[in-house]
Parts: sequence; C-alpha cells; structure tokens
Amino acid sequence: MLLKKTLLIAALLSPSLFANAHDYSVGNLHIEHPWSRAMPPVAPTAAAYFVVHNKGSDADRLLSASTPVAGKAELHEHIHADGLMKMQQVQNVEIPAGGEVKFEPMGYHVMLFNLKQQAKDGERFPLTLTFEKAGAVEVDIAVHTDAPEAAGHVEEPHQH
Ligand SMILES: [Cu+2]
Repeated sequence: MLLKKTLLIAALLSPSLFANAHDYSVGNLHIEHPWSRAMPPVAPTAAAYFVVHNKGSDADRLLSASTPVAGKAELHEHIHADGLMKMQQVQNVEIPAGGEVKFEPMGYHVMLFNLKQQAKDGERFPLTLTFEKAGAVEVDIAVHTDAPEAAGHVEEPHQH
C-alpha cells in the first residue's frame, strides 16, 4: 500500500515522464505502455515489452500471447548460461499478488515469429495477452526505435 502511494505521488510529480504512456486494465491486472523496438525490414523476429501490475490478492499467470501480424508469439526469458546471454521459451509467467512483472529488453518478452512485415517506428499493432485468472485483453503495441522514457532506462539494442 505504501509502495503504491509512493508510485502514485511519483507519477503526479513527473507528468512529462508518463505523457506517452498508454495502459490497459483487465480484472485485477494493469498493463502499462506496451511497446516494441522497430527492427530492420529483413529482421525475422520482433519482441514486445510491457509492465504488468497485479492489484489483486491472488497471483495470476500470463499464459500466452497472439497477434494478427505474426504467425507465432512465444513467451521468452533471457538467461545467463556459460557466460552468454541466451533466451528461451517459458510456458507461463507468474504475476505475483500485489506485485509487478516487467517485460523488457534482456528480460521477459513476447517473441514474435513469422512476421507478415516489420512494423515501422510510430506504428502500432494489436497483441492479445491471455491470463489464467483475469482472462484475455487486447493491447496496442507502440513501435519505437528506442525504449520509451516511461521504462525508466534505455537498454542497448540486442539481436535475437
Ligand atoms: Cu526472445
């Protein structure tokens, strides 16, 4: 509760930081600023990122994602293995009660395969997220060249 209040005050004090944010609610979940990094037209894959807050008192789980712009969407995580960063598919991602999970570069992400075409900077495309308890919600993924300011930091680009 204290943490939530602090976040709210931070949001009120720095409106410019959140000016570009767009967000969605489904059940007890709140999904903030879904985005994807603009990729070269020849890139075979893309990744989608967002933050999920769980306001409820029960944990939920992100089970799957789908979008009309890609043939396949998988939930992925990055792991350190043998001194290298690798990514691997995960079956689901737990969203803890009263907590949040960040999908971000070098962390959890939704990986998009078999793209019909790469989205360009400034475009948006729909992504449906299906949660175990909250159900399904369609969000708009905003395509940017760089990580949005609301993410709080900028990561180095990485290739999949
Ligand atoms: Cu991936």
